Amino acid sequence: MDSKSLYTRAQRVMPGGVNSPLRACQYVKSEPVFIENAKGAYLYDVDGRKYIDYVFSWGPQILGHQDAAVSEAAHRAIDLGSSYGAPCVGEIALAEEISKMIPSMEMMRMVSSGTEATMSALRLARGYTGRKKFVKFIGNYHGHADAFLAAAGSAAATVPGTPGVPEEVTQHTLLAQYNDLEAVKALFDQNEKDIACVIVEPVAGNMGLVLPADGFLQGLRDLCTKHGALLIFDEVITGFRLAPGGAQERFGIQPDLTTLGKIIGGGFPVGCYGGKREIMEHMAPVGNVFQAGTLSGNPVAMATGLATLNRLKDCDYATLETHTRKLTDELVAIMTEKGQPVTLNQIGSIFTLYFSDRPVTNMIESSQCDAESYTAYWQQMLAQGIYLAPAGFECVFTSFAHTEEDFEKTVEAARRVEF
Ligand code: KE4
Repeated sequence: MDSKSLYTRAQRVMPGGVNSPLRACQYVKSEPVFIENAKGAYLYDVDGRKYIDYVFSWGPQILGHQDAAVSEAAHRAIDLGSSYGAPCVGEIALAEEISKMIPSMEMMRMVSSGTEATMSALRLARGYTGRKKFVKFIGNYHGHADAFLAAAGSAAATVPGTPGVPEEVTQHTLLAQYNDLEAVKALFDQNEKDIACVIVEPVAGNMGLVLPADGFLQGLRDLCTKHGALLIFDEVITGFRLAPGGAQERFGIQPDLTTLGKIIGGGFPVGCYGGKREIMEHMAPVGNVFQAGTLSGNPVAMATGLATLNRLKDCDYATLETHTRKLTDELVAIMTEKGQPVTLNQIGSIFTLYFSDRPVTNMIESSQCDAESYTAYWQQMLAQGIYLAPAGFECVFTSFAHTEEDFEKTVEAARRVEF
């Protein structure tokens, strides 16, 4: 069956024919292609078309699809069983490796998604401090747990309102614009000892890519320390992406808790939250803050996660950033030649080309960008075999699997786009 027929069939049994709203490509007014397989930097759809991938499962596949070491680890692990529901060595090995790469994570708990990681970290912060309120930033997306669905980014930003989320839950969610440190100071002044934590994407990836302004992260660190609140870095995107030690390595800021997902599982479902031992030991069964999960610490996912991190330790992040910057310089030059206003936000192997002639430093500015132009760009790039995120509030990811030729083909395709 071709993608069109599969999509019709899928819509009969799944809302929108998808298991996650972004995949429905509604933002870009298109129907999704169904992927048959993926290898390296490439996706192959059921109609035999090949694409250069820049979504990489929304971030996890930084090594490229079917990385040999990761695939070998999966095959080896599955031959020993798929899930035990009991402790296994792989859980220890992955946790020890994460703690080496992200030293602020002295102790941690594996879960099965980024959503589970952030919702658990929030519960822990509330249980540890005895406080109810918390601060999040407009346009940051921390998964779909109720408390976070206030002014959330990513696909949540394209869905009006939050039906099913009682205001009794989100009344404790305090909001500020990203990069607005004064607003956070005011929230602390107004709610002195009621704020359990500040959760932030240290580099925001769910309103498109938005970088922290100079002093923003350090300011959050200082405010949390001053007011006895926990600083949570949601590194589900940035973890192992910006550096082996994530954004906290790159920016030199130590949070109290960190949440991880995506890359940590090497394409398998893994999330993780962790931080200071003294805080984590409030989690059951040692402490009394409860969280549990049937498939947490799944042995196959632990094996692929560890294989991924071991491979990343030998990868050259600086060169990947240089190659990515060369690609973005050429893409911006082409847009400019075409008279298409464009603002580039980039760091490491992540970037967003905003169709705007102004800086983008928060969700207000991101929302003002030209969605129609993005849609035209996305559709024409896909038709030429370039697979970009089907939504303006996402990022472009490069990988250690992309070649110079892949980037050249991408630039050539962009040159042919007409607005
Ligand atoms: P998951 O529950 O989707 O594994 O992770 C939630 C999450 C938490 N924190 C951050 C910073 C995230 O970016 C995410 C998930 N990201 C989106 C795309 N930006 C996942 C893709 C999707 O929703 O289909």
